[in-house]
Amino acid sequence: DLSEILSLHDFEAVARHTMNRRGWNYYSSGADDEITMRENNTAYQRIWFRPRILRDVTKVDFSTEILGHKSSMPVYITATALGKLGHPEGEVVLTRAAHEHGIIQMIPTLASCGFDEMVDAAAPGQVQFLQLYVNADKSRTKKIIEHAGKRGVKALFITVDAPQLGRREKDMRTKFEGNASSHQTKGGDKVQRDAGAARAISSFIDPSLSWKDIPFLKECAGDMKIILKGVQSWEDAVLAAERGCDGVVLSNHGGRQLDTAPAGITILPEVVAALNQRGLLVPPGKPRFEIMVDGGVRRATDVLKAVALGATAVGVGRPFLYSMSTYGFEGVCHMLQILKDEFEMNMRLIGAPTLTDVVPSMVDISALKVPTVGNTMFGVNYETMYPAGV
Ligand code: HOC
Repeated sequence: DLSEILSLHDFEAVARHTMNRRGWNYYSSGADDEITMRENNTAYQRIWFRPRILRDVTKVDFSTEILGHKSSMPVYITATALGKLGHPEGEVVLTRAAHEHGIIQMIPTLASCGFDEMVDAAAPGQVQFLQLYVNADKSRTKKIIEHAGKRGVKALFITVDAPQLGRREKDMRTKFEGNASSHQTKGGDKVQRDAGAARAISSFIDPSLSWKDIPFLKECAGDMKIILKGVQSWEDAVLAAERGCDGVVLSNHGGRQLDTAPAGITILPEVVAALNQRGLLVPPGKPRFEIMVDGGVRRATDVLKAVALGATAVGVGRPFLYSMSTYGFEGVCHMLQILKDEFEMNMRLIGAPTLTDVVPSMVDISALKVPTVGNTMFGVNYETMYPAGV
């Protein structure tokens, strides 16, 4: 019964017991020993709030803008593949729930539903972004981008953390028998069916993609913004800003690619510092370079920590799959309402009536990066990251 679902974790618990094995294994798997997948979640537990008191929090407003587009909260639906492994209607369920709750959906390249189907399922004026795997066949990529622009997509999120598929052993144990259809995989790509769903849909990926391709992608994108999704170091965030991208997502692909890659939230402070030091975060006369984070977010408190440290918004992935797979549209709406309730309560408790009140000094990150051998170059120094009394 949906009324017994009190948190995003609850959806996962139900999904584990009710989803078919292929779907569950594909959605829930992480790379190798799943260390990064777990770290995505536990990293948030090493950040502590520094709540403020005696502020009038009668009214709390957690609405925001992501890349210039309104969102009811600093959360968007990030791209996840093969929605029909969990629900017969697939990703259009998420499109409808995104509209119902005023948030933005990122359309996945490797969705079960076709791209146009997801655009058609959107309400008039509903903002959608597109996640893109760049195909080795550049003319195909160009066509996809141009088509997306014509259909009103506002931003392209280029996945950059997957020159090759990570090894997800749980997924590999289930043979893929479904239909790998999506607008990207149609057209005769070889589909390998003997080692998991991910292997079956990833054969077209282009490992030669490099910084040299950014001008081409920007040119194809026209008015659409370009975001690099899967940045895992401050150096690459700086390069992205220098090469004219509009933002980055600090992401490790839900812990599904390189195991022991860092959680996005753990590198957020150094990314903010590096961009700030070079004047790239708020470039004069230009829109702010936006930093988003995804992976492991299960609570509004996680989101508020990311916002405090300088993220515009966070992407949520698996919880949407689990709520959709267990209770369909109602489940996804219930999940979004849980998040909204959590925002309202926790913003009151930290003393922040609006998101602009959620500032770096509201969190203590001294335990975020536990100094270990081989990881000493960027010990977090709170004072130098966020100076001047903020
Ligand atoms: C190398 C291509 O995002 C997943 C999806 C699809 C992966 C394709 C990776 O399973 O994480």
